[in-house]
Formats: sequence, C-alpha cells, structure tokens
Amino acid sequence: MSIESLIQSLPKAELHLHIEGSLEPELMMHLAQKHQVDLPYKSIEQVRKAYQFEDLQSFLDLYYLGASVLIDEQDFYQLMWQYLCQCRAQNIVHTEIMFDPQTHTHRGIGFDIFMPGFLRAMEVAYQQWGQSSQLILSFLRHLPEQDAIDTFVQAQPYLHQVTAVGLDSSELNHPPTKFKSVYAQAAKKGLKLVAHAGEEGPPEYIWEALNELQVDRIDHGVRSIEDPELVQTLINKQMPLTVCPLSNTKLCVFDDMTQHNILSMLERDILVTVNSDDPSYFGGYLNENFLALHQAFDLTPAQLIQLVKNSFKASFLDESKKRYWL
Ligand code: ES4
Ligand code: ZN
Repeated sequence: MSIESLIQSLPKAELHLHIEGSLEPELMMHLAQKHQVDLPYKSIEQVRKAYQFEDLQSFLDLYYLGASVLIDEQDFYQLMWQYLCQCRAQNIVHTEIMFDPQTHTHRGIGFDIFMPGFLRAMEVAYQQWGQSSQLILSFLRHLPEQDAIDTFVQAQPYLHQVTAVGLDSSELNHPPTKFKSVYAQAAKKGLKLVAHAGEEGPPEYIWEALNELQVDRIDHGVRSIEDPELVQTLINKQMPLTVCPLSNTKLCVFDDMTQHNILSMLERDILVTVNSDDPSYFGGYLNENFLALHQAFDLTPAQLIQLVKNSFKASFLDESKKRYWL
C-alpha cells in the first residue's frame, strides 16, 4: 500500500483544531450575506488570496475577522458540522476541538448560542457514524486574566460538556503564568489542561506551562528543541506536543517544511502528534498535514504509524477506548 493510501485509511485522532479556524471561505461568504456582515472580500477567491501570513498576529487578525460572521445557533451548528464531515472523510475517528468563547462573547454572542450549536452537531455525528469528539474551552491570552476568569464563570452550566481548558491567541508578551489562577480553578473542577506554548514564544513559556499551569499537553512546543534540559524533561514525562506542520510553515515558524523539526523530535522519543490547527486558513486538514510531511521527508510507514499511535496515546479518551485504537 502506498503511504498516501495509508495516510487516508488509518483511523486517526486530531488533538489540536480550532473550530473557528475550520470556517471555509464558502461558509464565511454565505453567512456574511445571511447576516449582512461587511467583509473586505468580494469573492471566495479574494478570501483565499488574502491568506498569506508573515507571523501569528497577521493570521489572527483575519481569523477574528472571519469569526465575525458567526451569529446564531445554526451558524455554529453548520461550522461544527462541516468540520465533523471532514473528520468522517479523512478517517479521523476521534477529535478534541478547541473553541474560543471570548471571540463570541465579546460580540454579544453568549454560551447559550454557540454551545447548543456545537453540541447538536457533535451529537448528530455521533448518532450517524459514531464520531467521537470532545471540546476544549480556550482562553484568549491577549486579554487580561480576569476576562478568562469571567468567561470560566459563564461556562459553568456547560462544564460537564467540556473536557479541558486551553490557551491561545497572541503568544509573545503573554506568558502562561498570567493565567495561573484560572488554570487552578479549572483543575479543581476536574478539567484537563492544555496550553499553546513555544509556537512563537521561547522555551521559558513551555517551562511555565508545565510548572506553573501544570498542563497535560503542550500545543505546538516546537521551540522546545532550543533547550536540551527541556527536551529531556518532555521525554522523561512523555509530555505530548500537538504539532501543526502546515500551520508552522504558513506562519513562518519554519521557512519551509524540510526545516520542520517534528521528525527529529519523533526520533528523540518526544511524544509528538500531527494536527491541522486552522485547516481552512493553512491549506489543509489532517491528511494534508501528513502528506506535506511525506513530501518533505519521505515518511516511512513505521514513522507514520508511530505518529498516529501517539495521537491516541496523547488523547483524553478513557483508557479502554485508547487501548481499542492502539
Ligand atoms: C491559533 Cl495557530 C494559533 N496560535 C495561537 N492561537 C490560535 N488561535 C487560533 N489559531
Ligand atoms: Zn492552535
């Protein structure tokens, strides 16, 4: 079997996906028209042409702009539904999906609008083809910690539907320690903890996520390689990294895919996984990320299978379900 067919046919898990980043230009334009939202794009081609980024912030500016078309429950349902259909098409049997409440609450759209939309799509996908999915509530790190704390209070009625909390948005100058209290609150509620760290930020931010926030997983973490002691700690703890190859090249974290360090990390026995991050902005869903790695590195079946197994190992599935997929 070719590697391409193996990529498609292996049952996979995805652990790092922003649902707002799966908003395809077609749905964005459709919803803009539906709600009379004024976007600076005249056509779907213009939207795609605008997706040329020089760093994380230049992407985030368009990501928040795009999210402004999401207004009613049906919009959030459709957004989630389209992503879950991609999971089905790509054989992603389990997915852990991040959403950014503050991106919506700051526009006057509450948990009572987006949560029912997300959950309804997840339930229909589960009923129709057994799609396994979980939610990760992510705080926007460019806002004050008090805003995250207020968001966590608003989330209380929905916490039984949430698996973990996360931390995303502009990393530089917003170190993990800024969110120490809200993470302690989430841990107390029994939630798992993840945080973006070491995407653009220094290894010190990864140390903080581990030691101050006590995270169960690191999102990205590719800059860990700059600190040998940190690398050894990640290996010893078997701390998962949710790596996003196309994201990293689109946001110029690496000049091109051949410069990416995921395979060096895999070789060193770091628990790395492959993920799509914001697939509609970065040029592909999960399989396209594996294909891009294959084009750059000529993946062996053994490497591919290890990466896929790592995703289940690093997931928040309960042990019996993990064992089934491993
Ligand atoms: C994000 Cl790639 C990335 N990094 C940080 N925050 C994000 N939110 C959505 N995508
Ligand atoms: Zn991300």
